[in-house]
Amino acid sequence: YSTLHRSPIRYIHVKMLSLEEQAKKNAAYKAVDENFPENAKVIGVGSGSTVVYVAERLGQLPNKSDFVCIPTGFQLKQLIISNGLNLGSIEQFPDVDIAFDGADECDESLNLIKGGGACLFQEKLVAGSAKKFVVVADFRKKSAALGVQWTKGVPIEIVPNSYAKVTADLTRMGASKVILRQGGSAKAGPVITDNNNFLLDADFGKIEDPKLLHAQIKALVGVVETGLFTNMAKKAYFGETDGAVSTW
Ligand code: ABF
Repeated sequence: YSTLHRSPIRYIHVKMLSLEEQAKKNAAYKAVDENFPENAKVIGVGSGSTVVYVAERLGQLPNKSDFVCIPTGFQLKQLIISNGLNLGSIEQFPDVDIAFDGADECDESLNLIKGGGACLFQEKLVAGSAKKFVVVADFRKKSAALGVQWTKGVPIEIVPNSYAKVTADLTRMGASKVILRQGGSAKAGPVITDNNNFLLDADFGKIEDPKLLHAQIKALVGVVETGLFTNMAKKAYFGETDGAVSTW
């Protein structure tokens, strides 16, 4: 029996969330509450800091043992397990009822830039396998046009030994800057994706036609996938600064 237990003072631990974190949580909870299909069996859960709250909300559902969750990377694999959810893979469950994922940028037509977290291929695979794909984000991700808010460039997954060729191709296509994404320290070298590929970030400035740009990049030999998601998302939820959640 410790002195702490005998103490008349009670310490209440309240986890204070920053404005951005609260906005992510509000968007994620509302997106799950409004979209989780009755009798859903397979749920895609993407990557990033917003879908952490999607996994949290799914873990609070009373029927959580009745469905399986498909992650798009190692991060969510762990969160699915820690929230007491069933873990599956896209190979086992290629028919996904609904997928939730974050975005780096979203325009009003629900075109997205994704891939800031290096998981764009798995994210597109899972979102593209889903009957419905719902975006969860905070207020900073809303944009009048792609390439305006997110200025780090379009993430592009490439076969490693094609990086010089694809960089030259992208530059010819009009990219003002193409960067081979590095692993965070001078010694780390290029980021290696879950598919053992490299990533380029290509700055095209404001993107007038995301669908066309995606098609042009995708056609280059060496490109595995682009972080431009067009005609995929059905709805987007944005947590706002005042605690409200807006939708597109
Ligand atoms: C993934 O996570 C990405 O495609 C995007 O890069 C990122 C968004 O992360 P966050 O929710 O942390 O802003 O969905």
